Amino acid sequence: MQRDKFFKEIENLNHPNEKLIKTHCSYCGMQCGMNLRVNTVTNKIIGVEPRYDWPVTVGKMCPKGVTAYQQTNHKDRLLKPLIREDASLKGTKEGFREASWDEAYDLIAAKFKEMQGNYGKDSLAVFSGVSMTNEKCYLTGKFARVALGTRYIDYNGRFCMSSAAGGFLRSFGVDRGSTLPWTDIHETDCLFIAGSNTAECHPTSMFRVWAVQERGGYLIVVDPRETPLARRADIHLDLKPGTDLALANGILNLLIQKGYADEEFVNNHTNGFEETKELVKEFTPEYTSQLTGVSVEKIIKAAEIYGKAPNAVVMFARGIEQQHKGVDNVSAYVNMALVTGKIGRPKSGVATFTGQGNGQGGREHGQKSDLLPGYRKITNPKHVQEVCAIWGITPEEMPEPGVSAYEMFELMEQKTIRGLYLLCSNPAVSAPNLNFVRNAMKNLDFMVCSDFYLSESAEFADVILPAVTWSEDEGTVTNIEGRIIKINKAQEPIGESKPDWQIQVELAERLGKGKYFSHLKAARDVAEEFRSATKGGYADYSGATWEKIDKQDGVFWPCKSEDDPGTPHMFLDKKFYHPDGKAKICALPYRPPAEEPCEDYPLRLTTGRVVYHYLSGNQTRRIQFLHDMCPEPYVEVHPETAKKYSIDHEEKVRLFTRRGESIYKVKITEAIRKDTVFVPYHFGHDESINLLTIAALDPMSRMPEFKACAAQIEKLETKKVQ
Ligand SMILES: Nc1nc2c(c(=O)[nH]1)N[C@H]1C(S)=C(S)[C@@H](COP(=O)(O)OP(=O)(O)OC[C@H]3O[C@@H](n4cnc5c(=O)[nH]c(N)nc54)[C@H](O)[C@@H]3O)O[C@H]1N2
Ligand SMILES: Nc1nc2c(c(=O)[nH]1)N[C@H]1C(S)=C(S)[C@@H](COP(=O)(O)OP(=O)(O)OC[C@H]3O[C@@H](n4cnc5c(=O)[nH]c(N)nc54)[C@H](O)[C@@H]3O)O[C@H]1N2
Ligand code: SF4
Ligand SMILES: [Mo]
Repeated sequence: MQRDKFFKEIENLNHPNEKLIKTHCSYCGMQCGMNLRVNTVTNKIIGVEPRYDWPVTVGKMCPKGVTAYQQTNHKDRLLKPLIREDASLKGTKEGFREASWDEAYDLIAAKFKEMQGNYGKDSLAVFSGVSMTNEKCYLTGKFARVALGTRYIDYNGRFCMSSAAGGFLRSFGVDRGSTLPWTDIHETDCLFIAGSNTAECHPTSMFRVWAVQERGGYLIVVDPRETPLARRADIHLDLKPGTDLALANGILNLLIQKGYADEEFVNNHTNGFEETKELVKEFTPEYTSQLTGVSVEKIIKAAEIYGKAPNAVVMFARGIEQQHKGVDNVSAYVNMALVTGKIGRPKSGVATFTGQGNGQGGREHGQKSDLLPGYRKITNPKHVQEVCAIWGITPEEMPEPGVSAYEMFELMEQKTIRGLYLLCSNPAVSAPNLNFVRNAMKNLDFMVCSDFYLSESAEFADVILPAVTWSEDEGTVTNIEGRIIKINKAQEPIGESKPDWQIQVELAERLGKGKYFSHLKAARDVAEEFRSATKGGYADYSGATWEKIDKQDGVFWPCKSEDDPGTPHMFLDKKFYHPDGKAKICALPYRPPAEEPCEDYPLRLTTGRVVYHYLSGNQTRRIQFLHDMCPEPYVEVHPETAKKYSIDHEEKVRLFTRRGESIYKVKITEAIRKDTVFVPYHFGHDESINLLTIAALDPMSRMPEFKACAAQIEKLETKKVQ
């Protein structure tokens, strides 16, 4: 009570010449509540305060969140469109000149029309991202299909959430990343967290994790590294990268053998149990230990703790998903909840840690090559008809499904795709097998890039369009829980920058498609059309008005009408979304990573994040504090491995794989397995670890295997071994 009073008083403090704009962080899926502080004389953002009244993060923010406001008026902002003057400088920052919007639009429209005239509609591709609002993501899908008429659209979530989506669709028939609200998580009895560096990547979830242990509950962590989360775990299952499927099968086998299966739940609400039971029999603790490198004792203990817990939540992130069997890993861990019936009730369930700010909403509304708004399928004639009715086109005009993100680069290399409109992503850093991807971008006849900073990918563009940051526009995003929340505008766009929805409306006009877009004059207009386009799809947002979002502290989808409060808990009625209403327990044979270590490449390379940087780093590397805390990449090496290679802490070494090489400083740490090395991927140009990663794609989700490939280290002064 004392505490509440204190914070109320702070909130009511009068700051002269200052107003607070209620919003959320620009970065990860936690979408922490914050107030942006705006000077009412200059109308500029000058700072930030955490929001104690936001129920998910209750006043917590991480180092990225507290400095996020510094992006808006940063000296590196793009203020005017840029046109490339010197084609020979493609792939560098040089060779651009400033231009007016008119000139930029005219050039883009002329080039797009010429290319599509010569090579067909599908010679153009759209590659987008999910740091954008739902409204922008929705409009980008419509822009690709209606204004450009191309089948080729995909987005950076293909490198992020697509395996989680695939696994959930297969197991539950629906893909909402969390089956329960975050406000339940600290009240469960056991958290089983696989492949998530939660303390660095979703730091404001940590108080809920600690609360479980403080209440006497358990934390089980599966990670090849001893992350800050793993260090505090009751059990740390320190497996070899790429072996989760064996571990999950092994634990499931124990859960069944030791009598923890919930027969009533399994019989009435699932399919596939018998087949799966047979398959996992082979995964005895001994065999599982042999495949994963985790001790038999730990595997048995983990199964026992999860099995005994009255309530438990299975959680995972990219560690298990960014593999060429990411979808199978997801379904294998979901099996644990389905077999024990620990799902479809409060305090129990399954959740993936959604990555990007709008990683959930951005994958539901038509940026994916085969999806339309409301999670509709472009291959389903009824779905196509419903969306055509909103868009005012005929089903014959709806393009076919395209291909996944990485496969679009393959088509660029083959010259099937000749033009690219890239927005809200920086694949020249974040895509796998970068030597190939950068060449594919160089091979384009014409490329447009929309960003608010000149990214490594913009260096390949012919025209760069200045977009706005999240603080200069409004709209909704869907957070890690599936809760639709509102981002508010704190400042007018700086310079001549424009929101992406406006750019698309204006460009559509130039392309002769104005009649489908010209009614969209404000973010709110896009929001109204977006909501109605989701109506009847299973990701139904139609009842989530901005007013309701504000009143209720967000709205969980599905929300099917104005008087529907939304759905915080999924499957409370034990109804899953497959036609028979049952969930699927999946029998999943183990297979190893696409590339196993060998004599020439004896180490396993895995990649990921640090708390101070965000994704490709194009935003966070420019923030002084974050740069100072982590100015360059490094390679984590176990002390014994370092000894074997005779390398010292902070010595620079050459790290290489079959695809590429780079030079990194060594960070010696006992927090990693002896057979594994780790490099964070937030750095550009020659420092990108993606020069080395493998583009082995999951057969269902088309997710690349960022988390496991074979590598070798070499001291710099020794001769190169090829
Ligand atoms: N600070 C920060 N926070 C972020 C982001 C960021 O860039 N920086 N990005 C956001 C986004 S988009 C995403 S997708 C999320 C990502 O969030 P996370 O998935 O938590 O982050 P990663 O570092 O990619 O990988 C997580 C863990 O997987 C482990 N791992 C590697 N290989 C394996 C394996 O084979 N099996 C298992 N079980 N674990 C393995 C790694 O050691 C690592 O600790 O974070 C979000 N939050
Ligand atoms: N090796 C390795 N590679 C990985 C991963 C890994 O774990 N390991 N993780 C993968 C994952 S999970 C992800 S999510 C991807 C992310 O990879 P990217 O998509 O490249 O991520 P970002 O750095 O967020 O790129 C977004 C770009 O858009 C800009 N931007 C932000 N908001 C807006 C907007 O509203 N409009 C416009 N026009 N531009 C905007 C930013 O300045 C930035 O340049 O990386 C993947 N790559
Ligand atoms: S945890 Fe994520 S949303 Fe919260 S402040 Fe940090 S980056 Fe922003
Ligand atoms: Mo991500």
